[in-house]
Amino acid sequence: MEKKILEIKENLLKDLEKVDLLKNLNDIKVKYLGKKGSISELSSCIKDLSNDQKKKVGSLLNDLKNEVNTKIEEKKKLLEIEEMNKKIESEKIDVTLPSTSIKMGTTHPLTRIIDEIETLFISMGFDVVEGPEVEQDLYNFEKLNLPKGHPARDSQDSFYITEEMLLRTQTSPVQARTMDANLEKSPIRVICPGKVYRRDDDDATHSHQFTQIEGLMVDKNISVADLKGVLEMFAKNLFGEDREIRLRPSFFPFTEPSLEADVSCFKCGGKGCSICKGTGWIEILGSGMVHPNVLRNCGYDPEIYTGFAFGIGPERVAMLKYGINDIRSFYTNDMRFLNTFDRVEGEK
Ligand code: 2NM
Repeated sequence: MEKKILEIKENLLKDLEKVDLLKNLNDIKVKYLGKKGSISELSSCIKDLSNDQKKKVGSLLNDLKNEVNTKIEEKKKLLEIEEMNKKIESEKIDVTLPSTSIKMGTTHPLTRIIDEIETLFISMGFDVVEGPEVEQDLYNFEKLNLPKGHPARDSQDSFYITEEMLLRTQTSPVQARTMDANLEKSPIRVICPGKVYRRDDDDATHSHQFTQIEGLMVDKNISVADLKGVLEMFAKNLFGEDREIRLRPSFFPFTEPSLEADVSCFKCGGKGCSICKGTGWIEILGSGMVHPNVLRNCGYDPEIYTGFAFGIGPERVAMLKYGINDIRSFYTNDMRFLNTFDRVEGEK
């Protein structure tokens, strides 16, 4: 009996030596401690022994059971550590490998300019108002002092949808609507950004669709001085604190007088360079005092109310500011162009 016990111990040690996977360790447990295992087999012989022997062998078998259990548990812990180490080794991440870059979108240069201009005018108390792109001839032309047959209608070749409806050629119809709808004729300060359409052939400086931001202020006692002050703020905010404004006489059907605004060159400061073509001045927008006919057409008495208006071309501003030489770059979504505009820190 004692010999058998020794034999079992030796076999167990050999078996444990050979096993190298946790899942095989269970087979060993069954082989020695299971219902039909070698220890159970020995236990079943106890009943044939003398009382004295029963006690002795019983205790020996108990010790054996405990020992086998302990040995298997020890081996189990060892194998667990080994397998964990193997897993750690095989799943190791090399944190020094170069990462794959995450491509982030950027704000379109045109959107950025429009946002900047909106922010500035909001800070001066203007409201931002939008209106329909498919517009009535009434608001796009008629009310703006461009009656049917007016020569300026030809120069603004437009996309007509029906006799009366067209794609707006400017955003001023939104302003005509604003004045019209303001029944108590209270002071107005608005800018109207949006897309406009002209029947032009596309080239580096023309596009059949582009954007505009038109501004309007109407109240009692509004003068050219107010217009110049607002335009000066605009020039300084977009092109630098040192900029100056120059107004030149011009012509638009909806304003009288009409004034073209130039800003002193932001590149050479006025000395003359390639950007300002040697003149020291860059043309940035058209403006003027709202024509009495326009005021009257929109329900204002021109004897009581005056106002100024202006039209900014965000494409032109962006082209000047960022040195873009083809207007079509704004609309073709070429990633090589868009990627040259870095993501600005803290941008939405
Ligand atoms: C310009 C130039 C001059 C203009 C006029 C009006 C309105 F509705 F008040 F009559 N809105 N915008 C205007 C005046 C637009 O764009 C170059």
